[in-house]
Amino acid sequence: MSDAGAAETLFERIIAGEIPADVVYQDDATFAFRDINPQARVHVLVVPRKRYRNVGELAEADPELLSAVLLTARKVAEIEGISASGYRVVFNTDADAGQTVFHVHAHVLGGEQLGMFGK
Ligand code: DGP
Repeated sequence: MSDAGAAETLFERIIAGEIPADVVYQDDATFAFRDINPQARVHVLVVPRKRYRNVGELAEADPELLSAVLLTARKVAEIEGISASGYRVVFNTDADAGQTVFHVHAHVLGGEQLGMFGK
């Protein structure tokens, strides 16, 4: 189920242009912009325009939209010139993963050798 009835999140305000962001790519279904606190040389967030709380809810409700998010992640990697060198796509889900914005988003990270997962 979409989270559309819940309070507006930061990312909806960014998509609406109410909060400035460094936009990398956008289309009818998705919106990609640079993370304000980059964890790698390239760190871009990809969000579906329609809000779901996390990737599991998006996958269940709208697998086509999840696919669109992943295709935009690939597009971002192409735009940023990191397709060949490699990149990581991360979806944080809830507290222990450090999710702070409850509008599902993919982190696209790359442009350098990334460390291993974990703490
Ligand atoms: P997460 O922890 O997975 O919920 O990721 C949220 C990300 O959003 C975090 O890496 C920092 C980023 N972020 C927070 N506020 C802003 C903002 O105002 N602008 C941009 N571009 N990114 C933001």
